[in-house]
Amino acid sequence: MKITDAKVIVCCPGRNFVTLKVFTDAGIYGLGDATLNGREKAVVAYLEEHCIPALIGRDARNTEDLWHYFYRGAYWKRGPVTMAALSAIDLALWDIKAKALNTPLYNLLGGKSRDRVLVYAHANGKDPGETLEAVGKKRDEGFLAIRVQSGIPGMSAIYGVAQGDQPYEPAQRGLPKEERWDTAKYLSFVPKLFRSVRDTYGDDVHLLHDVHHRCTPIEAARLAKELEPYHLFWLEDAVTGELQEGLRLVRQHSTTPLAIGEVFNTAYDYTTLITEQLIDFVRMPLSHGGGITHLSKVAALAALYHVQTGFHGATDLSPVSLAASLHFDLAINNFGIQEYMPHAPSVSEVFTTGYRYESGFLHLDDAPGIGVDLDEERAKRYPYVPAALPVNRKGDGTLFYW
Ligand code: EZ4
Ligand code: CO
Repeated sequence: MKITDAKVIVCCPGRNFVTLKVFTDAGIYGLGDATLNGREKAVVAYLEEHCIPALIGRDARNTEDLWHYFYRGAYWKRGPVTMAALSAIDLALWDIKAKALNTPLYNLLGGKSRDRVLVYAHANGKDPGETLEAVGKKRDEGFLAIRVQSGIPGMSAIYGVAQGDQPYEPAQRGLPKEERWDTAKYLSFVPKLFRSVRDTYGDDVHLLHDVHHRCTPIEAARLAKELEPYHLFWLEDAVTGELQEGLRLVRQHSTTPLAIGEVFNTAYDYTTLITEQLIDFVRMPLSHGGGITHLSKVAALAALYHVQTGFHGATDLSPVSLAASLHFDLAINNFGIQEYMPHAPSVSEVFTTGYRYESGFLHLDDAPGIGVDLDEERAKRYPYVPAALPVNRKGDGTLFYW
């Protein structure tokens, strides 16, 4: 089955998405998500200039060889732009493979290990009162696991908190906005926040929190330790992940489970973290971490070390990415949880999907392949809009992690 053509579709139904569509001489096409928030056009150029010309004429069934062709064969390996492109190629080829066999993708990954996928929702508010209310709303919607992020009195903008009554969306039009950060205020605020969440809603709900790379290892150790009484499902990105050893210090001081990796893009970002059992959940998503071909290996390595998956699933990953994740989540034994932020209603004008939320879980239909389609005519109604993630500075102006 030869690849005859491939094209990149960029659209902005509320936010930007980059989708790769690969065509074959069997009349079957596949879709891959190539969205890299705030760096969309860099991935488009990499795909169009360097990958698509090399894809045409190859056998779409050879997912393993083609993965290595675009990874090893590229010489300049790794990195978010090239790996987002490679991930999209891999997802599109697996979509084709499963469609050609007329079966849902999960059947090629081991079949179903479970019937439905446990998800976590986002609750956030501009102050603790609003945040508590938001947690209650998600409980009422049936969510069994809730990520809690809150505005902090005395700080103007904070990661994970929605502006106005819009759902949270980190990218903003134009050049990056600047935010201000105060670690001391944050560290004294968060344990109190979780105490009031537990006091209000009890122990029968999984709670998660995202530090978003903003602590040093010793600060993260203090936070993880002080959060122990509230039994978090996980603490995410407690430190920035470039230095894997940073997690060792956090681990030595606390039993709070740790998740990391939404900005990782290969297994090599995880080697120390997994083999030394310094984390509990891998977050690297299929659409940035090398697709099905590479995540299968990461998940298998993780399984040997009692590490589970908890894939990134923010709204800046397209429905193709979410659906592919659900197939993977259904299939592997060491699945932990899946992040779920519903896309804006305009997204479903462009993408048709086969998943639905019910009572704390996502359910997937049994359409062949990944089970997502894209309406190219409707996509044209939503042209690309330049947007960027914020940058973050400390009070004195020092540039910091966002
Ligand atoms: O900030 O995906 O856990 N989720 C997150 C996300 C990231 C965005 C960046 O594009 O940290 O909200
Ligand atoms: Co995160």
